Amino acid sequence: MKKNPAGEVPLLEWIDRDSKETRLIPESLVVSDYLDNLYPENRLQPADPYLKAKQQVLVGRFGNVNKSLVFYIDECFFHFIRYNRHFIK
Ligand SMILES: N[C@@H](CCC(=O)N[C@@H](CS)C(=O)NCC(=O)O)C(=O)O
Repeated sequence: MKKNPAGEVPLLEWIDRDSKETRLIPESLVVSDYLDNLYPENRLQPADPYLKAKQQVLVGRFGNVNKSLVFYIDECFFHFIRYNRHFIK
């Protein structure tokens, strides 16, 4: 939370060689874009703009599914405990 107020991973953290500053970049797509700019010979995302756009849509959708799923599982657990509290010792 201190490093990423969103409380999520991934989070890229490194110390800048020149300034010695600690730098942080959250968000998987932003991190992969940043790394692709630094190391274009070892790309994480496709160089083809259409394929890159499709991959970004997919990653964005996965992020939403992930959050909905966590929320759904939390809700199920809450109801399970609520309706079975008399049987749980
Ligand atoms: N939009 C963010 C989503 C990242 C995300 O959902 N990360 C999950 C793990 S896959 C997370 O850290 N959730 C918080 C938790 O598990 O407490 C990204 O693409 O980086």
